[in-house]
Parts: sequence; C-alpha cells; structure tokens
Amino acid sequence: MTSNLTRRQLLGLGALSTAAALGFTRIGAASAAAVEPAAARYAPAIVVGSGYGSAVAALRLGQAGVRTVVLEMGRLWDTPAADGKVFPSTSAPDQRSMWFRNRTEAPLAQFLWLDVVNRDISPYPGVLDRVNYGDMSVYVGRGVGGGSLVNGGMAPTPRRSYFSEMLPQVDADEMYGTYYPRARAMLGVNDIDPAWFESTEWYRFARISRKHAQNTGLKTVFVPNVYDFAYMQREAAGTATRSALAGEVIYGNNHGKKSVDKTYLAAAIGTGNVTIETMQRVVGVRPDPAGGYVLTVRTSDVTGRVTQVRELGCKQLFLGAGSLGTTEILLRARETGTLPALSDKVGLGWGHNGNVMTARANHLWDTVGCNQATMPAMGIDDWDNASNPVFAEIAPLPMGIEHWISMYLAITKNRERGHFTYDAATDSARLNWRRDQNTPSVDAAKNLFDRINRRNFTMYRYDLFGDNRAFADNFTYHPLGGCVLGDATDLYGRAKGYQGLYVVDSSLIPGSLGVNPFVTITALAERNMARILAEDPR
Ligand code: FAE
Repeated sequence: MTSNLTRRQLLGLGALSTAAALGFTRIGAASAAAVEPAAARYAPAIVVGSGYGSAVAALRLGQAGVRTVVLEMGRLWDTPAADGKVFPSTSAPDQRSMWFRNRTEAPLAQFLWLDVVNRDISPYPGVLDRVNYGDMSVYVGRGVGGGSLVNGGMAPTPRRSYFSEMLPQVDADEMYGTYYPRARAMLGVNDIDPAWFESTEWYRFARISRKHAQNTGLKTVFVPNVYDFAYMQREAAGTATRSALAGEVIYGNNHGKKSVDKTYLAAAIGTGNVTIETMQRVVGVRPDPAGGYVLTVRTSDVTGRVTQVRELGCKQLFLGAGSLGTTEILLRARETGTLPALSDKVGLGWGHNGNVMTARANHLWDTVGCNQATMPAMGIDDWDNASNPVFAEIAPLPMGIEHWISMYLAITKNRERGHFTYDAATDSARLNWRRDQNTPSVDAAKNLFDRINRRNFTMYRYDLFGDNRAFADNFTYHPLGGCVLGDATDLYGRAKGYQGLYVVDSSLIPGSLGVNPFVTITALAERNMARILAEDPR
C-alpha cells in the first residue's frame, strides 16, 4: 500500500519510525525511561491531537516552514507485539484494543443475547476508547492518527444542499471546487471495482441488503473509502496479507487502510518541521504574558501513571483533540478562568450525526456469507425523502459463521443538540444529552426499516444491542460540535476572544452532516488553514 505514497510521505513514515526508535514518541515505559529526550519548552506552533483536523494543520504548518510540535495523548501504532501484529482483530481483542479498560466495550454487546463478544483485558493505552456520558457513549480513536486508526474508512462527501443547510456561512463553491477534492486526494479516497463487488463472496452481505432495499423501492449507492480496494482484492486472491478480510477494523487495521499517520502526518514529518510526541495529554491552557500560550501537559506511561507534568509554550495553538477533547480543553480553560474571554458558545451545538444502529434477520435462503469484508462499501440513500431522510450504511458483521443478519448504521436528520458543562469535581467536561433526544433518529430509522421489513417479510434482531432493543441509540461514532464554526470561533476556526488560538477538528461542525464526517472535517480544516496561513501573523 505504500506504493501510492509520495517520496516525501515515505520520508515521513521513516521519520515516524526513527522517532519511535529514539524514544521521542515515548511509546513505552522502557523507551521512556531509557532515552527520554529533554522535553521541548517552546515551539512556534503546537497542534493538540493527531486526528484529521490536526493532521491537516500539522502538514500545512510544516509546509509553511513553521516549526510545529504535535501532542497526542495516545501511542504511536507502528510496533508489532509478541503476535507479530500491531493491532488485534475484532474477534480476538486484547489490551491493545481499548483505552485503559479491564474489559472491552464493543458496540455490539451480545449475540443471541449471550455475552460472547467482549473479553477481559488488562488496562493499557489501547486504540479505541468509549467515553460514557450517562445516556450517550461516544467511540473515539486514541493514538497517532486519532479516529482514522479505528474507523470504517467510509469517505462520502455530503449533499451540497445539506452541507449549506448545516454550514451556511461557508462558501460551498470553494468547498466543493477546491477543498473537498484536495482532502479526498490527500486522504487516498478510492472506489470499489463494481465488477469485483458483484462477484466476491466478501460483499455478499451488502448485495443481500441491496436486494431488500431495491425490493422496497429504495436507492443504494457505492460509498468511497480510504481502505485501498486494490489491496483488498489482492487479499481475496491470496497474494496479500489479510486485514479487512481478517476481521480487522475497530481495533485498528494492520494493512490496507490509509489512516492519517500514513498520509497527512507522514507528509508533515517529511517537511522536516513537524515532530510528534505521544502519551502527552494537554490539560491546561493559559495566555503567556509575553504573547502566545502556555500549555500544561501530562506525560503518562503505558500503565497510565503520570511520569511528568510540564509546561510548554507556543505562539500559535491549534486544537484538534476532537469534538470531546477540544471542547473539554476550552471549557475547562473558560470555567477555571485561565481563558475567561472565550465565547459563551463553547460547549454548545453538539450532535451525534443522527447515528442509530439496527439489524434485521433474513430468511434462510438469503445468506449473508461467513466471509465479510470489514469495510462498508454501500449505503441505502434515502436522504432526498423529505418526510424521512435517512442515509444507512450497510455495515458488515464478520463473525466467520453464517448468521443471516443485515446490519446498518443509519445517519438521520436529528435537530436535537446537546451541550457540555464543566464538572469541577472531576475536572472534566460532561455531555448533557437525554435519551429522549434520540427519538427523532430512532423514529426515522424505524420508518425506513419497517418499510424494508414489511416488503421483504423480515424482522428486526433484538439480541445484539442489549436490553432487547432493536435500535442502538445509546452510542455514536460521529461526535460533532461543541465549538461550532461562527459561534465559538470566527468563520475560519479562530477562537473568539484570543489571538493565535484555533479549533481545527470535528468540534466546528454543528452536530449533523447527513453522511460519515471525516472527509468534511479534513476539507474544512484545509479551508481554514489556507486562510489562517495566508492572513495571520506567525
Ligand atoms: P479525532 O480523529 O478524534 O482525533 C483527536 C485526537 O486527539 C485523538 O487521537 C485523541 O487521542 C487526541 N486527544 C484528545 N484529547 C487530547 C488531549 N487533551 N491532549 C492530547 N491529545 C488529545 O478528531 N467517520 C467517517 O467519516 N467514516 C467512517 O467510516 C467512520 N467510522 C467510524 C468508526 C468508528 C469505530 C469510530 C470511532 C469513528 C468513525 N468515524 C467515521 C468518525 C471519525 O473517525 C471521526 O469523525 C474523526 O476521527 C474525527 O476527527 P477529529 O480530527 O475531530
């Protein structure tokens, strides 16, 4: 898969590995203790987090010649463990799977009502986190690459009309003409070969769901992905090591996936101006009386023990810690008085992109196949249905056995919004989201899948999500908002009230996009960084 990378990206990949070898990334207790470098004290630019928004910021700053330090609270995922793999598969999770847990917390909790999915594990800075806030849990990626390490790679661009409804303040011509194409090219977005899709056993599950959708008069569409479909075809042919065809996805992919550590961040390192430090959690921000900002940063080892607390200065600060992380950093700073002039809109406008999961039981003759690729490639697109807009990703459920289940992640139009409050007792942000705020999403998904079930004489599965429920509305993969563009920031992500302080990630997007969000997060970051680098003093 590296064949598509530019020489500069390859240089960057090499640099990432070299940095790890030198201990700069502090990926393990041993390396940290042995060769911990002198901590940096100042950088002209600091980027917090290393997901999509951060990766764009780091690359564009590096290209502009700005010395930049990226601080990531998770680890660098490049070193094989004793089993020879960097990441474990979904069917054999271990400590690498989840962020400091005693037991995995997979989205699909059960099968046939049995607790056979999750496993006891030892606490470790694993790659997937589930942040539980009462009525809503949010899945996020942890490590160099953020959510790109654990997600399904689906890379759709939203309907232009809906994009403009959600972000009317953004010039859609510019986005669709310049920044979406730029983001797609950099991310490595590609399409499945339709002929292969039609013939391979690995997408039988999607073809069955398509048949049932078409029987109901619904439209299906191919969805582009950042998993290299040519690589996947080689996996199927037995000429490449299996990853998407070996049950790997939410706990990381060992091959095939173009996560941002292999694209944007590799290119950023290749500029020679960007370094990444791992296991560094930013917990505080205050203005430096001499100009710029001072961050409080906690370094941890793989047991979770804090090994160092230090202060790090910068002139420009780019927050890309994700909807939860960035919002928490700014809310804490406002509420504890270190950045008191931040907008009172920080913490508002959060949504889960209308996510609801559901599953249907098929007839015995409609087999979905023992073999299923983990990367979704098709969706039911009923977004133009004015009375019930839904875009439903046809999700795989690779269990290695025939289970006759069709799974879906429905994205619905839900106008409900949550907000974050700062909890001084735990020094953290709490998401305020009530279960009944999911009702519009569940109703919309139910409307669509009731029609499919009626037409195909099928029914829901009640054994997969706990509490006998057919609709999983208690978690999301798509947290959006908290520092909404034009509300908590100006129209380019500059935090209101403070110069040189920027938001670059999913927290800018007001709660809903109608499709999976990372291409939009990336394109918006490209747009905002282009303006910031052109206009702002450095
Ligand atoms: P994100 O990628 O979350 O990165 C934030 C980074 O900041 C993380 O690495 C954190 O560890 C780090 N961080 C947080 N707090 C701190 C701190 N205080 N100090 C230092 N570092 C910190 O942010 N989206 C799609 O478009 N297509 C899909 O198919 C898809 N599938 C998904 C499947 C799963 C299981 C999950 C969890 C998500 C999925 N998503 C998908 C959502 C997508 O990954 C998500 O929208 C983006 O990753 C968000 O990008 P950000 O740049 O906002």
